[in-house]
Amino acid sequence: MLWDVFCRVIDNFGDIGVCWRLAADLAGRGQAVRLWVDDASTLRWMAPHLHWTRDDELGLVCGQGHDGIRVCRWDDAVHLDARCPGLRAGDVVIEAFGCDPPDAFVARMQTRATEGQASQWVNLEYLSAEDYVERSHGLASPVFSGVGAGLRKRFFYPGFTRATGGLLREPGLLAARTAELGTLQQRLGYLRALGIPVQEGDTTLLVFCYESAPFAGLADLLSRQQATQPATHVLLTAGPAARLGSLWAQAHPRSGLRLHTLPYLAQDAFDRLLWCCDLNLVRGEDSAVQALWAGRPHIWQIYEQDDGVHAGKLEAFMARWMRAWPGELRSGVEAWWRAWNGLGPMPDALTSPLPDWQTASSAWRAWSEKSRAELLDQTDLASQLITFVSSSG
Ligand code: TRH
Repeated sequence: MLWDVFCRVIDNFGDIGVCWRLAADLAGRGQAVRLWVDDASTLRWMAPHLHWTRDDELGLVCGQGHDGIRVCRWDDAVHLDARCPGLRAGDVVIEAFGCDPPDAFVARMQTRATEGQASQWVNLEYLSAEDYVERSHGLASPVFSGVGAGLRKRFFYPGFTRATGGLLREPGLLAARTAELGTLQQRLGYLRALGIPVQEGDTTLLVFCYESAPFAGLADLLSRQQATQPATHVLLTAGPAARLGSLWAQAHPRSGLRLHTLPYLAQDAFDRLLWCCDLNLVRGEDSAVQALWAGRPHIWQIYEQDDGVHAGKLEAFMARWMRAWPGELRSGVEAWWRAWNGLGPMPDALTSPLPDWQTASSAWRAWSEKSRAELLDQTDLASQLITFVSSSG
């Protein structure tokens, strides 16, 4: 099938991160994807193998170099009549996060519909563990006005239960990662290739966070532990984490913590990094899902919303992810998650230390793996999406 995926970059990297991952997943299953994006700048590092050249079939300049995917400019979809008069809408049109495809493109969907071959129009929603997701997943909504009047779109909700659209997970992901990074030596090799001088017995944590993260509180705690423990490497992703790390390092020149600033990595390299660290601090939506698959202890910083609804989303996810965890571990981890999100006080390092994340016998790690195993029972998002659009619902 031919898929048109529309993505508007609102802020950060999650919009394009999810859409790129979805496009690559679909393409890996033999689907053809046109990814229409209003700002492709992030793809320069997220998918550095792409190059921009004229596509003879479309007559447009597209990002090419990934089998099965052409990255197209949103603006070209706005001016289709002038720039690409022959373009036919795909079999499936995905609008990510309600981004509203341009009218000129919707007009092409109308043309297909009048030919009796309507595109399957799907609104791919944000991820949430809240109960409404099960109720809303799959609902249809007729379009009553505008260029799309008479067409119908359906809502596809990713989620954590069988009654939802599931999570992005490429076929064979766990087996492939285990083959590539299953041993300590493989993981050390991967980190060293990134320039991290890590030795056997050292511990590593990755920080991908927003500017509001209480990084100093965490770094203070880690540096206090440092005196009695093997070397701790803190990998700071480019952007806020790197800035927070650098500020803290200036104030604590003799801390002993090993802080390393990373460049922006290609998405597949970033994903692998999560498998190589003992603790992952992730944010947003897409990296948070990848942290689940990596199966390591992790702390999630949720995308903050002005109306505060993110607090409920965080609680809903914690309740689901840690449902079966022993009480003490669960309350210890929850306290850190809330603190990392500014939704609770920083736990006192003496009375409620960060639960063990360093050792192979860490209960946090064991329970993360158990919760991951439960999620693996769920059919992945791209498989569900293909089934979804193959039936008219
Ligand atoms: O960047 P984010 O905070 O994105 C957010 C969320 O998606 C949020 O839900 C949404 O509403 C908001 O954007 C608009 O975090 P997220 O979702 O984890 O996306 C980050 C992407 O960047 C992910 O695909 C991983 C990728 N990435 C790399 O490829 N290389 C890197 O070096 C880094 C740091 C990230």
